[in-house]
Amino acid sequence: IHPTAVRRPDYITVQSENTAYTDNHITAKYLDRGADVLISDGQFTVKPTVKTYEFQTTRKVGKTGIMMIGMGGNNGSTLCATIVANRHQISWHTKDGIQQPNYIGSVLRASTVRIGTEPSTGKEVHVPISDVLPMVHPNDLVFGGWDISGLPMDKAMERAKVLEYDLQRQVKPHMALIGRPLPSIYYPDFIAANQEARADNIIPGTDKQAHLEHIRADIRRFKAENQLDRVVVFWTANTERYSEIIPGVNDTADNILAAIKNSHSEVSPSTIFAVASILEGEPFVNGAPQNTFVPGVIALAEREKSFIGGDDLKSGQTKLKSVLAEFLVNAGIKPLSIASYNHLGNNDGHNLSAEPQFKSKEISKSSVVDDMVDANRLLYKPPVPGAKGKAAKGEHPDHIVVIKYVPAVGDSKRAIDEYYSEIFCGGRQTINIFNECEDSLLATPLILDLTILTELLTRIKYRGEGQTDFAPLYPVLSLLSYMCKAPLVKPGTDVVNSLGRQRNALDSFLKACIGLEGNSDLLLETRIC
Ligand code: NAI
Ligand code: DG6
Repeated sequence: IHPTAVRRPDYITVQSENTAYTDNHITAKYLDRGADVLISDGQFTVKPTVKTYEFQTTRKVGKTGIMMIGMGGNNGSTLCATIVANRHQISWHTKDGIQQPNYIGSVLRASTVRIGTEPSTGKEVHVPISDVLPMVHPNDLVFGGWDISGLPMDKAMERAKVLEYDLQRQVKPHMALIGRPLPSIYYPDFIAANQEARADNIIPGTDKQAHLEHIRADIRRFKAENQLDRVVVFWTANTERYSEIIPGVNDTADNILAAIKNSHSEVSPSTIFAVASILEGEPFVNGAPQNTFVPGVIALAEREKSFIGGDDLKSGQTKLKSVLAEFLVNAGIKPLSIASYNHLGNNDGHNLSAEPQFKSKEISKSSVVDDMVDANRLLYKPPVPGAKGKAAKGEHPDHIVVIKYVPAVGDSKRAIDEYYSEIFCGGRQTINIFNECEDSLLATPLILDLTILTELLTRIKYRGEGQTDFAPLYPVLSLLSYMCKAPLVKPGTDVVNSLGRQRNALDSFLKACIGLEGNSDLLLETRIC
């Protein structure tokens, strides 16, 4: 089931005194240019700054596994089936003809990055982003995981009703070989009551410490049995309700460990999986919106120097919003309201039809324009110091999110957004968007991107000026933001929601690791004589 695929050898070499290649590492010096702004009496004094860093990337891509929580769901089963189709080059008949497998929708497998200009022609040169640094190929991922539903994976794929029949027919034997997902943790209070009928594959008991140890053992066994160097643990299970943040329970690393030991009711299944991964030193990514990463979990990840990332896949409606809202505000147009509606009929939609689970999704879908509005206080009134209510937060467009469950449309989500804005001298503009597509076919490539990027980021170390040793990156992997609706960032730092800025950060970081400057659209040679 894992035929060795032919891979391109490294073929980008940076010739510079700042970039060194050895058999094991690529090491690059990078000048990080910024500016300190001192604000006093309404005056801004700007001092350009430059800091020197070195990045060291381990060249060998280890054998990598992904363990999905919710493996038998629409995204989980679609991911397994499409990797199988790509690995074995299985093509299938549709009413339009023969379809080949591909990785369209994956930033890492289907997009390019500009690395410079060809001197003789002056033309820009673009390369696949996956060629900038050594990355695991999705075909090589070893997959496994857990589900509270014990349906074997071939049947889970059929239940999902995402893929064309002729593809399902051909991958079915491969999917049957995967068998049943591992039993999982089920605390009915955290997901919708309408999921209960599915929950027939459960780790017994109510002892949360025993559950934690069980999951840790599962991760260790999967790693050993498949001889993996790295396992990315990925939450693609149902959206949970928010956990209440309770001082003394989930606010510090020690408290969350104690709360698990005492089987405290506010510890969710996703938090147990996150803690298990952190303690095993394997990265954990949250593809759903709930607050798995309560403060105690973030503190634990910091203490254990173990990587975490999330939250919630930014796949369709919200991705477009993180482009459109920024475009409008940056164009000097003032969105007055953004009304987002969608309906879908898959199991995700069914779970989200319960209020507490909808609430989690509403929060992650709603926060996405905040930083863009905050960045333009010419259009929106700033927060009033000492004020209460709305004025304390500053002016903001009305923003509503509605999700409805309509079983008939299955995985084909229909999303309608209205952007209603103020334009020149009292004018009004209304933009309506209608977006329809298979929800899981937008989401699955993002799971691949997050997994591949996470694995890469575990191989990159850095050192600043005066530091002798290279150190791992900060445990909260905010470079995953591009694929996340509510990016998890280092506590105390700003969240960037703009898709363009998130992409620029990713491109610039990858290029910095081979000693190239970030994206410059200055294109000076085209502006001067
Ligand atoms: P799904 O409902 O088809 O699959 C979720 C799976 O998780 C189910 O098989 C269920 O049995 C399982 N599950 C529930 N609780 C579990 C637990 N404690 N342990 C193990 N398994 C458990 O949902 P789908 O469409 O695959 O989405 C998965 C998640 O990703 C949802 O939370 C959804 O909100 C989120 N998401 C989905 C996007 C999409 O476009 N499909 C985009 C953004 C986020
Ligand atoms: C209904 O909104 C279901 C959700 O799980 C979404 O499909 C998913 O979060 C994707 O959301 P968006 O806004 O990125 O399309």
